[in-house]
Formats: sequence, C-alpha cells, structure tokens
Amino acid sequence: MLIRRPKRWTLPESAATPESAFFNRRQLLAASGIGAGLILSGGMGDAARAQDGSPIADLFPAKRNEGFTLDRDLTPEEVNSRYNNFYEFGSQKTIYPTAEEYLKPRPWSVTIDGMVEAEKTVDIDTLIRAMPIEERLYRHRCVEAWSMTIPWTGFPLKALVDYARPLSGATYVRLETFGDAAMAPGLRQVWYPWPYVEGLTMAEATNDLSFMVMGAYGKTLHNQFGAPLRLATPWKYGFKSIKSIVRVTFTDQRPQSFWEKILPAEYGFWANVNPEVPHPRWSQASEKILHTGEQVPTLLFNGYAEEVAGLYTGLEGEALYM
Ligand SMILES: Nc1nc2c(c(=O)[nH]1)N[C@H]1C(S)=C(S)[C@@H](COP(=O)(O)O)O[C@H]1N2
Ligand SMILES: [Mo]
Repeated sequence: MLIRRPKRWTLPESAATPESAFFNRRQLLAASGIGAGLILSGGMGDAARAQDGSPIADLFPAKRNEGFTLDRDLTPEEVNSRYNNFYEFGSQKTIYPTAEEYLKPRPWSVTIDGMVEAEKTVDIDTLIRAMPIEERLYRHRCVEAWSMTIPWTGFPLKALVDYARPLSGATYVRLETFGDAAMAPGLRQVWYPWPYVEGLTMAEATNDLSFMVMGAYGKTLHNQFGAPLRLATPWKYGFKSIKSIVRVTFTDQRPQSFWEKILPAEYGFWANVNPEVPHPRWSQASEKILHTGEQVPTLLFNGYAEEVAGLYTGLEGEALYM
C-alpha cells in the first residue's frame, strides 16, 4: 500500500477553505435553531445557498486528505467561479451566467460501457454515494499559461474504475461530456466536434492523482466548474480535466480528444505539463497565478513528478508534453 506523506510544500493555515474547516451547515443550523426557510430568504451568503436543495449536501464538508497540500494560497472562489473554460457555453472566460442558466445537473446519469463485465447507466447520486469521498487541494495549470489552486471534493477515478469492472483487455478510459444543446447554447456551434471527449490510459486513470470531482470549496459544484461530475488530472494541462461527464467508456483504442480533433498539431493525447516544451504558439516556462497576477515558473508535471513520472518510462518516443 502506498503511504502518502505530506508534500515538500505545505499549505499555510490561513489558506484553508473556510467552509471545509469551520462551517458545517447542518451543525450550524441545528445549533442556531434556524430552518432552511431563513437560508432561502437570504439569511446567509452564497456559499450556504449553493447547497440548498442538493441531494448530496450532507456529504459536505468532506474530510480533507492531508496528503495533498499546496505551496500557495487557494484561488478565491469568487475569482475561480467567474473565470472558466467551458466551450459548451461559449469561448470567453465569463460563461458563468450562461452555465448557471442552462446547465441542469439533476437529474443526471452516467453510462459505463465498452469493455466492462456489464454495461450500466447509473444515477449520479447513487454513483457518488458508492464512492469514497474526500477533499484534496490541487493545482490546475491551463495550457494558456494561467494557473489556480482549488479545494476539490470527490473520489479517486480508480474507485470508479473498480466499480465499473473493466475487462482485462481495456487499456484506455474515454470520458464524454453531455451533448444536449438544450443545456448549452455553444453546442449549436456546429463547427466544433461535440461532444467534448477526453481520455487517459488505464495506468493514468488508476493513478492516485486522477480525481473525479463532485464538489469544490466545501460544497457541490457550481455549474461552470462542470457540474455534476468532472475530472481533475493536475499534472496535465487543464483541457484534460473534462467537465459534466455523462459517459465513461473502457476501450483498447486510444480516444481522440476534442482539442486533438480541432488542432492536432497543438493539442495531443498526453498533454503532460512541461516548462521546457513550448506550445507551438507560446512558451510554457512560466504561468500567471490567476488571483494575484504573479508570474511564476511552471514545474515539470505541474509539481507532481514524484507521483506520476513513473507512468511514462518506456514512452519517451511519444509526444508526452503536448
Ligand atoms: N466539457 C468541457 N470540459 C472542459 C473544457 C470545456 O471547454 N468543455 N475546458 C477545459 C479547460 S481548457 C480547462 S482550463 C478547464 C477549466 O476548468 P475551470 O473552469 O474549472 O477552471 O476545464 C477543462 N474541461
Ligand atoms: Mo485550459
């Protein structure tokens, strides 16, 4: 068994998620004797309201896995939730009002198919409740050379792989976003190869860092973060972290991802972060921290080399860093 030790960087106590650390809504409600009505009528801030009505509200805050810590402050939720890439809602960063209006994260189901013992479609909440939920503090490095840090809540993708019971011949996991144009106006832009697709090797998918996310900042996901379920692979460029997943397919064919279909010379299958391998149109040597504007050096595998470098031995001939 892998014993995780805290990373060489540590999180300043001041940067901890307030919701996770100090705020358990149900305890607070019980202690103060106030009911949901007051919350709905505006007695508390946005943080509390986002939980109201969620069928998984009781899972928050989840226990933090202290094996995943950071060397920098968390990106404030107000910044992170108003600067997003989610092309289903448009190509600008300010898609949050459109995502809020159109995306309906319930009811939602996830289909597990391809090379598995038995294909199935499972309700999102049934799936989430079958998984080991925890909170992790992760970095996120977009290929556009900006970065952020997020307290994600979710479960290891490996737990979902185990749940799916793939056949031994399956070598890749293919993940797919919803394709319902009624939930996202951008899907009417027919020149894009919808639906958004991403893929990982089985070895990558079952690495401890691959995390399926169903919450952030101590509560359920904002729509713009990719509700109700998205991926986080923090050693890869951000476009690998596919949002609003509806299908998980086990296959022996390498999946071709959305961005690879559009611009194969610029976006590949592996997309591992490497400051020494520039994007064809810009350097990847440094990154801008979203909420401070500070420019800092980018790290190999986005700082996670210890965890993932071993996945790529023998694959040096592949375009691992684009
Ligand atoms: N379905 C889907 N998933 C997606 C994207 C997208 O456009 N559609 N954008 C990707 C990119 S480029 C990044 S950087 C991250 C952004 O995640 P965030 O908005 O939570 O910061 O989502 C990724 N996942
Ligand atoms: Mo990105």
